[in-house]
Amino acid sequence: MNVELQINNSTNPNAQFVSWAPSPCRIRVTNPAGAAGPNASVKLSSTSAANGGSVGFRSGTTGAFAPTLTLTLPVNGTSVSFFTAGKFGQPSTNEGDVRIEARVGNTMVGAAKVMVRIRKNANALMPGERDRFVAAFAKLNNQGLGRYVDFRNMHIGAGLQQAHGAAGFLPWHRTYILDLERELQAIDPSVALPYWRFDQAAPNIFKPEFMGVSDNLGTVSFANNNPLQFWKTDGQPGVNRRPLFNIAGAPPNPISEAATLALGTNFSQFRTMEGNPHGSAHTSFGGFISSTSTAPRDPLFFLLHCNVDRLWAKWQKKNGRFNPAAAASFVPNGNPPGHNLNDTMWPWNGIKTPPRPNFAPGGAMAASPCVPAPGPSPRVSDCIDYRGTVSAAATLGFDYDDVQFV
Ligand SMILES: [Cu+2]
Repeated sequence: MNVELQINNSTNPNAQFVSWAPSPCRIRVTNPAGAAGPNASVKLSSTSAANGGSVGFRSGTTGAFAPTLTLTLPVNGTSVSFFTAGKFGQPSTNEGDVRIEARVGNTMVGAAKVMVRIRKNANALMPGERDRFVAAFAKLNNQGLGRYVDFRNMHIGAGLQQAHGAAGFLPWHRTYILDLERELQAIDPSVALPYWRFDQAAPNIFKPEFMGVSDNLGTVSFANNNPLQFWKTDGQPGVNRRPLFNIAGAPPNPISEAATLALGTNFSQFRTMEGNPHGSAHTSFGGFISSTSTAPRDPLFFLLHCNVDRLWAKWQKKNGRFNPAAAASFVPNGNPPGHNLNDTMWPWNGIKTPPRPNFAPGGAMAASPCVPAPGPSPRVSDCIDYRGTVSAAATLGFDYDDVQFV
């Protein structure tokens, strides 16, 4: 007998990625030879490589995940659904480092390799994770000739009002970094965007092998095997970044994570984090990253924003703010265009007429092989329930290493 496992209800190898949120899966008998009757009892379990991830299973949409699950499969090939999810605290480090196995008795009848792909603290990445991220990022930019130029041009001129200074700041940047992450994953599906915890010392980030080391003038140098050495934006080679703090420690001005999470239990209070810690983290440097209109010229910008998004995720989790319809989850109306709950977001909506900017770089939001959301033209409301806590269909397919699902 043989069975087929479909992770995220897909046979696409690029869909074999899970997070802490439940992934819908299917299993079906593809070859009934040797079956004893109309149904077969199949047991799911998993094995992990060294430093590999770990997953659990459940049969329905509710309940706890367990290390094994026994399912009754019709041998006529009808699919049976189940769910899998990464086990919190045990993310993967490599693609396919978890193997889901299906057994009848002791006989393996099918298997699928998956990755528990999770956004991690950049300071604590394994060298392989770091190198794959850096390589994918350099390739996306392709010395200024690649698709990355769109991400640079989204964060410029009249576009800046679509993304800053109002309630849509957090949802817009959640979409922006997810769009970028999906483009990196199209290059290397094992990559997840790492975050820079700017309230903690993160010396490993400011190393030649990773985001590079700044000299007194702010010129950043990279190791000679780091492909970011060829970085180029706006026709100019290199990165200018001048830390105004000792990189062995944390910048002193951004408020701590605990203080950020204590800004208030309503979104209208929490969103003041756009100023501090977000703005304060940017201005912990001179150079590209210190100014809104040049920040995307420094790849560190995305590690900074990944942490901004993580802080929002942590706040959402702490206060139960995943329901877009709940008043405390957002400031639904009365905001500038693009910042209201039901507004589509520029530039993914492609609108180039007032009150939107007269340009819209990059086209539609990148699709994911793993999840259908948020679709090509996301609304602000699509960014709030990011792992389907309220509605499973809203799951955006990313998670943070220290933000538990339940
Ligand atoms: Cu921004």
